[in-house]
Amino acid sequence: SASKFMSLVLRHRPDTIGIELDAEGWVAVAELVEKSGGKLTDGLVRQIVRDNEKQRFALSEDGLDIRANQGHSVVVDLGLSAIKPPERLFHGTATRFIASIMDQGLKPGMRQFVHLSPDQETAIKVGQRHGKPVVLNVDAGALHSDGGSFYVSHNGVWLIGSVPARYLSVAD
Ligand code: HQG
Repeated sequence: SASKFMSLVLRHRPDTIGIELDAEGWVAVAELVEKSGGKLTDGLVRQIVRDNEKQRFALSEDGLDIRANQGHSVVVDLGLSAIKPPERLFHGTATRFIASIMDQGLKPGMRQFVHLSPDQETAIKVGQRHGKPVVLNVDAGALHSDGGSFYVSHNGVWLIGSVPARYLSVAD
C-alpha cells in the first residue's frame, strides 16, 4: 500500500528511491512524490498523513516536508526531549522471543529505539505482528528513577534505548 511504501522509505530505505532524509528525518513532499515512481501524488501523501490510523507521519509547519513520527532504523534526530514516563508501560512481543528477552532485556534490534506502548491493547496488536502475542509489563517508573531516558513520539509511542530484564515481567 502507499502508506507501507511511505513507512519503508521514510524509516528504513530512502536510498531505494534515491532520496535522502535530513538530520531530523525530513524530506520534501515534492521530492518524495517525484521519486515515488508514480506510487504517490501530493494529494495522496497529504491524505495519508491526515488519515493514517496510527498517525505514522507528520508534515512540517510550512507543509513542505514530511517525516515518519517513529520507527526509524536510519539514524535521525527526532528532536524529542526526555520526559518522565508513566509508572508502567507495556511491550508487545511474540511468545517465542520471551526467553531471550528475559535473558538479555529489550534491545532495539534494527530500529533506533525499543518501542513501548501506553496500554495493553496496543501492545497486543504490536505483538500480533510477530506471532502469538504476549505483553510485558515495563517498570518505567523504576527505570526512570535509575536514570533511564524515555521519549514519546508525536503519535504517542514511548521510546527508550533499551530495557534491562530486571524491569520486565510477563503480564497475566
Ligand atoms: C523483539 C510498529 C529477542 C521485540 C509497532 C520485537 C511499534 C527481542 C522484535 C513499532 C529482544 C523487534 C516497533 C531480545 C527485543 N531478544 N527478541 N533481547 N529485544 N526483541 O518490529 O516493538 O505499525 O523492530 O520484542 O506498532 O515490534 O510500524 O519492534 O518483537 O510501535 O508504525 O524484537 O513498529 O509500528 O521488532 O515494533 P520491531 P516492535 P508501525
